[in-house]
Amino acid sequence: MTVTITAFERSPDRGNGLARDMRVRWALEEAGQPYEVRLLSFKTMKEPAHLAIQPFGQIPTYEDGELTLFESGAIVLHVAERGPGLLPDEAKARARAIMWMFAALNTLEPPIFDRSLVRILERDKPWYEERLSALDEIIRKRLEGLSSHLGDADWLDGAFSAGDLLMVTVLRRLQGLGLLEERPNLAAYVARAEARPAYQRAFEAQRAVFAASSAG
Ligand SMILES: N[C@@H](CCC(=O)N[C@@H](CS)C(=O)NCC(=O)O)C(=O)O
Repeated sequence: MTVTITAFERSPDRGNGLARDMRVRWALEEAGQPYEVRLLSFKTMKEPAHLAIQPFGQIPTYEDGELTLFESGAIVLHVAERGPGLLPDEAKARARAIMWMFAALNTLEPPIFDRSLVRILERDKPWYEERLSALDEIIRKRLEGLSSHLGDADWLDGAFSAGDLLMVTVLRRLQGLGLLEERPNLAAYVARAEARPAYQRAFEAQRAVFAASSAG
């Protein structure tokens, strides 16, 4: 049975791999799992057929036979549990890798994603500058904690895991804003992950979708 995921027909990130199908594609590539992609317009995402599998009308989703999943973190965990290379076999190391998956999605992603939303939705509001610098302060604290934990290591806990995969997809949203660059070990960590062949295959695949949607 072929795995099918959903992604934007035309991603608002213009093929920069910031949409959350990127983390699912990357996990599938790391695990060596072939997959197909069903592309959705913003309109189709809100129609009953998609709402039946993603109640919030969002991407990504994952379908494998009778199993349908949404929530990119849950999908990455499922892929990591089924395939090789993303979760250690040893029980304690496995629990710690899952802990880092939650840290990425629950501690780092909220302020980082809020910052992106504020820049899009609140730019003309009187509180814009104050809100942006408050979020920057929270993000800096989170990055400080992450940076001291990582130190000179290549990955967050021994070998590369699904925890690193999610963390890097979250940190990438900060690239070019200065915040990540203030922590050279984190910038190097992201670059190290982006150099992985599986990352590159996933990145090119999602970029090709955007290129095709812009071609006509
Ligand atoms: N927590 C969800 C968030 C999903 C999400 O926000 N998807 C975005 C793309 S990255 C989306 O579909 N946005 C369009 C919309 O909400 O209408 C996950 O991780 O899967």
